[in-house]
Amino acid sequence: MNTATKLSGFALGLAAVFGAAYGVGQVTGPGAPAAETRHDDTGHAGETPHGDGTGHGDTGGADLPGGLLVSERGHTLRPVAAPAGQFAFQITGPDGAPVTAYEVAHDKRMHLIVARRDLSGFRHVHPEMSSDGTWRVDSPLAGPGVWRVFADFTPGGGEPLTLGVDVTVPGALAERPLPAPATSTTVDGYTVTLAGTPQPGRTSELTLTVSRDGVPVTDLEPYLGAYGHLVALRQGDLAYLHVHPDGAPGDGRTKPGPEVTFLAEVPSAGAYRLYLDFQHGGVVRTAEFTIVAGAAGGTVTAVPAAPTPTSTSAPAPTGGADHGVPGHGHD
Ligand SMILES: [Cu+2]
Repeated sequence: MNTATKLSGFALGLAAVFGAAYGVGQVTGPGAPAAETRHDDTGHAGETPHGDGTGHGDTGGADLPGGLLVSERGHTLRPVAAPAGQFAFQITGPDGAPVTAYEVAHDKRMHLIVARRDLSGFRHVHPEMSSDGTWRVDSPLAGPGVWRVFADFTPGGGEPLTLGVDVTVPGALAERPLPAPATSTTVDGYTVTLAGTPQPGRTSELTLTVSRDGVPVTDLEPYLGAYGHLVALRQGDLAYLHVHPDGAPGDGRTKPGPEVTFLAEVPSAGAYRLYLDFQHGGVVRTAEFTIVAGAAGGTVTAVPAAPTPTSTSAPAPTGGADHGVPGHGHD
């Protein structure tokens, strides 16, 4: 509380100074520094389109990341039968019937994100809905494995939801270890660097910088209403995190690269995989990063893959020798 009091006092001081400096007639002066301080305080003020003041309103009060539940607030994600090569699903509403009314968010009514449980194979696609509420898309499930499928949507008149369901694609599974953390990656000739280390429990700024052949890319194209779309998945349970772009094309301050800035909320320390979709030259590409939230100064050099089951669970049953011994039976 002392800090808050000090900050408030500081903000008032600034307002007073600015008010004095701007002098007579500059009535906009006092408002700006106060808003600025509030932004620094939470890192988030005014950025959340659905803010309820906590910055965590998207899960309906439960302070959980998205995508962990197949059913939430009366809405359920149900895969349905589809022809080979297609993936189809419905969202059923509180009345049990498929939902057909959706709000547009990030340019689309439905965002379908998939990744294998080992965090490989990420795809972000946009299905088409038929009038009965069935969504269909060319299957993004590229090969054998257990896939987590996320439906990220806003039901008509409602709040945003991200539901998740596991879908198994049969076949020989080769589990891939999570790549080690790195601050630079290359995709299709583009180099993307990452600055910022998220700290659990608060909003952190992540800045991604795109270049090609050593030249900064300054003409990124809007994709889903932003110059980049970032999804973060937590290793271990594939919690799907809210990552808000800081600024939008046409807002008068956001440039089309080379830097794209996001505000990320990570709920815990540990490893996350980041997937940045960006568009340039009419093509959407995905740059992937492993980060370790809460790690100080890049001291972590490797992230263990998901542990494989080992046989350390229980000591050999000592009672075994007694069982079946003649004369030791129960009367
Ligand atoms: Cu999308």
